[in-house]
Amino acid sequence: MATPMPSEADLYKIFGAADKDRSGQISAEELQKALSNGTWEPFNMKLIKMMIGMFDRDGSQTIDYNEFKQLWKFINDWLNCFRQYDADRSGSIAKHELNHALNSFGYRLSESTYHLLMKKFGDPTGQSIIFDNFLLLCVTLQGATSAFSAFDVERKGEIKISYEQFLNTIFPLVA
Ligand SMILES: [Ca+2]
Ligand SMILES: [Ca+2]
Repeated sequence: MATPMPSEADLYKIFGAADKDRSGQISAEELQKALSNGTWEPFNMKLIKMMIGMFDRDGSQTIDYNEFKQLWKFINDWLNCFRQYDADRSGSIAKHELNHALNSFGYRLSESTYHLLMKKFGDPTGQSIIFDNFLLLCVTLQGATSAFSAFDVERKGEIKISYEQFLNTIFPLVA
């Protein structure tokens, strides 16, 4: 069921097809056109920019072939994960499927938090989440969790921080 990573030759072809202007670099716009979330809607640009930030090792704001290989593996792994939790193969995951996924990642969240996540990352009805928004949710949640853990040194699940520490923590996550 899981989609294997393409061969080196195929990966190079995918990179070449995405690099529309033949610059040897994939820009945010080129990456957005190359990726599909299974709907007619464009792939989430906020996620694209976040992923470029994660894999752009040389700070060029674009993705070269070596960076692309890592990026593709990241997307492929998450796509396989998404499909695993999309039990009814609808191309989106429902609230109970999200619950199942996040539980297996070790998150213990209340019903009201799931409601908030569905409202923020789900479709307009808050009933289901497509792939790119699921990935954005997971990356954002990971970022928030590691920011929290940095303060929660005693692993109490509670932190006390100043106003400015709070701002410095949330802005990288929300901006
Ligand atoms: Ca290019
Ligand atoms: Ca780069």
